[in-house]
Amino acid sequence: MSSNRRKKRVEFRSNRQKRARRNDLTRQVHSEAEVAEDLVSGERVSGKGELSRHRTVLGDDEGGGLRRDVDESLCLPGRVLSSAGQYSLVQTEDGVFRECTVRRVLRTLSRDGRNVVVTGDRVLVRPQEVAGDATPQGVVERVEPRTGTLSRTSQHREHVIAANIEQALIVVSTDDPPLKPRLIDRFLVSAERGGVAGIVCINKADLADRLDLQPLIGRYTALEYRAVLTSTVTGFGIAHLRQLLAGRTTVVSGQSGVGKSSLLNAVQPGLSLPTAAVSNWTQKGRHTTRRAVMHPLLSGGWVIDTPGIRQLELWDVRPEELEAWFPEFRPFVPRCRFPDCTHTHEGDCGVLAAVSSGLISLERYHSYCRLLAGDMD
Ligand SMILES: Nc1nc2c(ncn2[C@@H]2O[C@H](COP(=O)(O)OP(=O)(O)OP(=O)(O)O)[C@@H](O)[C@H]2O)c(=O)[nH]1
Ligand SMILES: [Mg+2]
Ligand SMILES: [Zn+2]
Repeated sequence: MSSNRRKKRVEFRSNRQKRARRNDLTRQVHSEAEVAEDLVSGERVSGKGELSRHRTVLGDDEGGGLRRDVDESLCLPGRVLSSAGQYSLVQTEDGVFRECTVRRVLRTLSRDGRNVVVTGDRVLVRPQEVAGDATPQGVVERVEPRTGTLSRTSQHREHVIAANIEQALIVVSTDDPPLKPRLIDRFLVSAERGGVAGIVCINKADLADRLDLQPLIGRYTALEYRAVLTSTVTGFGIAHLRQLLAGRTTVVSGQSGVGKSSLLNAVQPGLSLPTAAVSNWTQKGRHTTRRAVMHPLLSGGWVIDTPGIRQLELWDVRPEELEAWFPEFRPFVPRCRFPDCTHTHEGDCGVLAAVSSGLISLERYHSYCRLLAGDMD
């Protein structure tokens, strides 16, 4: 299909969906009503990862910053609280929540049309005239360069989960769904790559013996990561978590059902985010949280609640770069005999030596090997 034809079809669809989608977005952000939009169905596939990498190297729009000259006197700076398809909810500097479309040229300039505006973006909005008490509206005229981001691969393209974040709270549960320690490492690599500090949160402490979890927690605190054990049922660890989130911008990520929304409700009860028990975690399309939404914290800072991810496929991490996202490998890599050492089978490998002398945890090393091999869990 030619790109022109595809474009037309997209426009046609979006015109027809205009009203419903706008209303949905506002309703969700203001009252957290559930909406039935499938994020994945809104994703468009165009181009190849290789191409965007190339353009990134050329400094095309690295970090998502789409700068162009706009009349700033007509605009207000704002923060994107949520984004869905063609529409974004932006809180502008004057405190007003505006439903915004995106200036077409920004879509044209962007490298894949999908991450033009994402939750957490800092944008410049031109307010639009609206009649009487209608919902305020605007047009996003500029997207400022992004700093910390959390991304994944979805349908062969990058999906930027959130932008301009300082830290990522990586939530797993001790049970229900079952604990997957390897998923923690996968998320940590993703956070490292996005320039975001990873915090490990092991939730549902009430469903396990705390002593059994100590080695897992110790594995991360021995590195430079912060780790917290929590239970929204007993309240264990919630005060500590509240402290870790205060004054920072944090994206909360992890599998569906681990308790991300429940944790945010526990940290700040006024948030009243919807939560739900799901009987079969492997079932598709049962996410309680449907899209990434940013909420202010009373303690200062922001949290971004996100829909659960079943499998986090890393974005733009080449095998030879993977070692860089395991911070504890760094001191040992220079000791490898071969500059292109993969630390798997080579002789005179500094990393393997560190593993056998216990300086690098075996579990973390196994995670590295699994990621290197492209395993999905
Ligand atoms: N036993 C126990 N259950 C919990 C805890 N925290 C959350 N739950 C339950 O786990 C289920 C899922 O919680 P949610 O907060 O909806 O999970 P989520 O991670 O936001 O899920 P998605 O929005 O689908 O990604 C609910 O039934 C919660 O009551 C906990 O600490 N202990
Ligand atoms: Mg949720
Ligand atoms: Zn090596």
